[in-house]
Amino acid sequence: MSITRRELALGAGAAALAGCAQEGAMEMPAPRERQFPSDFLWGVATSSFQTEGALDADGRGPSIWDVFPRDRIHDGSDATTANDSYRRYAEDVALIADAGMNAYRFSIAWPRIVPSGSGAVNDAGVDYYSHLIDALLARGVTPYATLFHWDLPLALQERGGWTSRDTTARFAEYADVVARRLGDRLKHIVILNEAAVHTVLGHVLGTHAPGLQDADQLGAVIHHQNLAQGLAIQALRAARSDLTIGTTMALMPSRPEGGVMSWLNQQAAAGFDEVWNGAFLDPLFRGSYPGAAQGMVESVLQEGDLAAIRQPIDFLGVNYYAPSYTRFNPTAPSFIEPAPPPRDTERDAFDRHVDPGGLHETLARVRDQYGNPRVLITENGCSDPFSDGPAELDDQFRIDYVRRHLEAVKSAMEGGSNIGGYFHWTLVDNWEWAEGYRSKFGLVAQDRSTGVRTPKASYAWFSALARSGTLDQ
Ligand code: IFM
Repeated sequence: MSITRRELALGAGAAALAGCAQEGAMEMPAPRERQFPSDFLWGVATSSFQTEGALDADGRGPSIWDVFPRDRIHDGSDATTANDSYRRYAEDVALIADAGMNAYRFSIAWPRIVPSGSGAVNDAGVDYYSHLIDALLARGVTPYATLFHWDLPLALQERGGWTSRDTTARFAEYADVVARRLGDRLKHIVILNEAAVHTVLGHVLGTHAPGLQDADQLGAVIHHQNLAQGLAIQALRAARSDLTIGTTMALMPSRPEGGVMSWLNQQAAAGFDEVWNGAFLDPLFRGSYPGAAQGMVESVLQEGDLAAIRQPIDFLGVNYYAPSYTRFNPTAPSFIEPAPPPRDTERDAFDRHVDPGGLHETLARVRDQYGNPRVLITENGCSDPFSDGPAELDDQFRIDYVRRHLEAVKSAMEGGSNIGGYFHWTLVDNWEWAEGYRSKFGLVAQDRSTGVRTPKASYAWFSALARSGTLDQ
């Protein structure tokens, strides 16, 4: 990321004062009890592009991911079929309901609803989600729909995508269509999924669509997503007064690499925190950007924007997988670069630190620094070790991972956090963006040649948990 020396220093100072860049994991008290409240939401999360397939069906327009080069996907695959959920959604609904889950988080593909990103609405696309919502409700499963999980209509990217202010108005129009056409039954809406990931991987590192490596656009992409979110919330509320609205962020504790450069690394980690976490949390909850991010958005910030972004929300979705590690590097363009987790820590398939304490720390931060909003854990989970072969059906590692992260959730609740649900990522092994199909996060495996779904050990375990609300030891 390109953060100027001044921005980094300013941001780092402020964030260090706020205690955002801790060197290591904080102590997490073990939960006193293992019973979750009876109204707790238990569900799974998916996204349109990773699961639906049927990219050319029924008038869907192309998205930025449709044209992302296959040679930048680790296994050279694409999502043409994915889980074929566009056609097999009834099977997925049955898996969810049969497991005793009471909620399902999926995303709506903007290019199915408004294929050109603006203008004409595609009735067939609306019908697909209408049928899905009906199928969920018929089985007593509450739908939670995300409006944007990275599949931007290609037509909008050709006009600048999130670098362009115009996209914010187009997003609000799309939100209005969703409210008017689906809001009679769809009552729970998540506005954005992980805007930080879409910003950095899609526009700075180029490893995700739209594949840009343009750090100069960082501020515009951050600010326009925040603004789009604010305008969409206003549009939804104007269209219907009975919606429960939230947004989902990929929050990570930002930790410095230790060692001799430790002080500089702390400044780097604090600056990173302001861009990754603060640039999305602060405008929403406080109506301002933190130091490092403020400098980046200045050129696109207009009068009234911060008020438009600071909308009351009904819940904050927290996606958590791992903490980030950062170090100072005077030769890196931004002076910041990713660092590996400390030696001897437990790692996941992405070589990230498996650290339930990081989730506890994140939840405590949201509680203590952002007014203790209602929180839903909208994603958490882990991948099998990367492999082009079949999934591991006896996935005890996944059960252990989820159990430990739910202990962190419960412990945070006992500390006063207002947490109402947990959505596991994900239901069926799906298309994991640049990793293709070699990464598998599902409770259910899929035979890719037939589409046949086979539950893993974790599916039965999660089902018992969803039914009882009690976390085993
Ligand atoms: O698959 C992704 C999802 O699309 C966004 N959150 C993280 C998941 C696992 O990497």
